[in-house]
Amino acid sequence: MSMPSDTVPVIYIPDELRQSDRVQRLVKHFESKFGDKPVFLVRVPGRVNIIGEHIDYVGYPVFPMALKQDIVMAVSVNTSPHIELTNLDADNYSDVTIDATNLEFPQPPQWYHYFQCGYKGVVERYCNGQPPLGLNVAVHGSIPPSSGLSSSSAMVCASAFATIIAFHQKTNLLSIPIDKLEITQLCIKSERYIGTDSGGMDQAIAILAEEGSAKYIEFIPELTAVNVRLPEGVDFYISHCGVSMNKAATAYYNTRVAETRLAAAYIAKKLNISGYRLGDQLWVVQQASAIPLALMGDKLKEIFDPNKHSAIPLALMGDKLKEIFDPNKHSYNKAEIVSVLGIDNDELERTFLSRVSEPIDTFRLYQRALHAYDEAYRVQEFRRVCETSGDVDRLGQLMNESHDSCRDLYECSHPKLDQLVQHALSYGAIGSRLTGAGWGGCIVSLVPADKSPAFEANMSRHSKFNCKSGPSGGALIYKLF
Ligand code: ADP
Ligand code: NG1
Ligand code: MG
Repeated sequence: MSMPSDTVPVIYIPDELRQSDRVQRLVKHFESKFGDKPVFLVRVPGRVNIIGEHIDYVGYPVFPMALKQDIVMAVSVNTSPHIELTNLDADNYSDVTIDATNLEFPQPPQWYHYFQCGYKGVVERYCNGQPPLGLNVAVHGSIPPSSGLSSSSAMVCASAFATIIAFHQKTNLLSIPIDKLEITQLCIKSERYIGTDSGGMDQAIAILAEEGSAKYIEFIPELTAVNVRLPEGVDFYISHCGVSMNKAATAYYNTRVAETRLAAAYIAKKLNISGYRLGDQLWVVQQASAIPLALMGDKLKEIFDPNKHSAIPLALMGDKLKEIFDPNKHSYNKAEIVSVLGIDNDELERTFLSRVSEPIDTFRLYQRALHAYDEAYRVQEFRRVCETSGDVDRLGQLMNESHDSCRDLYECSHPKLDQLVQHALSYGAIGSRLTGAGWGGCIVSLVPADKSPAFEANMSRHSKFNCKSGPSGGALIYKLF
């Protein structure tokens, strides 16, 4: 098992990068806006999640890799209590001056609110009692936004790094190393200021990624990221379906989070699981009932037999779920749920729904739980196959099953995504699935290398953003002087 080095790299910018068109443009933009030179650059990549969708926030491992597409920020400290933000893409992201003493996060979110997330997280954690930290920042991003490739977390992580380094600089503590795991945890929490109750996949891969490897990322019992070598002879392609979806501007994401937590509460009650606390994630009930992931699906019927609890693996959870829930029932309403949980409506609202911005009356508990357990099992399988046979047909099958489950059980797909997946399969992909939160955005496809050129040419007729994605490295800080 290999872990990345412990601290975020802070290095002098290589000449080639300094001379690149993009960095030159960004630095010039910074200088023209602020009349001064930036002191450092921050680079944070986007990511593609190969498999393991919507299970980071229920506590199960995920399998992403970092992209070459990234967010870059040029930064210096200013002496005011203001954060001055400018973006190379001025058509989409207008310049803004933020009062650092009064950070607000109204709906719908604007681009600079993502910057505020990382800034606020760092200031609250490290700069307590200090005068407000003024910053000048110029931003450029190459990650298609709102497309499931995690541009939001790249923004949040980059702003956290910008803030922490600026703070070190201002306080002459530039040499203090930034612990990767610590800053990852901070960024995970910080992005929640935007309103989404997200898991930690995006921030973890953005910071912990190492060039050349995908990562198997676990959250329980603690955050760990293990390199997993992808099989030879295949390429991963990302293709955009043409529809974008800003997660924090809608209630979809938090509704799914709420449904998984309600499902966990329901299962815990039905199984009489001790140690479960209201609001816990789905992994808690599976672990507490000692049901292996592989058995969660098929064995739910047996859940009422206490003698069998200790022998049920995750793969059988599906069967178990059929006994706890009525699989043919479309959804559960609040009255049904509170009567099983033995709580009142107020407690239901407070514990499960306070972060869901739209009224919601019905909950698809069985379908969401089944997706989560099965998807968690597929991630385990995917890693096992990568590390053993490297059987790419099996990997493709797992990706296809994942997409079907996202579409039918988790309902986070979009007709355009489904259509693009079908195109990808018809042009030779062995597996293809939506990536990221969904409801629009991108798919990821597994393609035999010898079919890649034709695949790319064909897919580009259906998708404006369509490219091969190799595993890139994680976040970096470049000193300019
Ligand atoms: P994603 O799937 O890319 O993470 P989100 O909906 O979570 O999508 O967040 C996208 C938001 O991140 C955008 O609406 C915008 O506010 C912000 N963002 C993304 N890229 C940039 C950029 N280059 N410059 C400024 N803000 C950006
Ligand atoms: P995107 O689509 O990149 O915003 C989101 C979450 C992840 C994860 C995936 C679904 C955030 C910051 N990211 O990603 O934690 O839950 O959806 O697997 O909310
Ligand atoms: Mg996002």
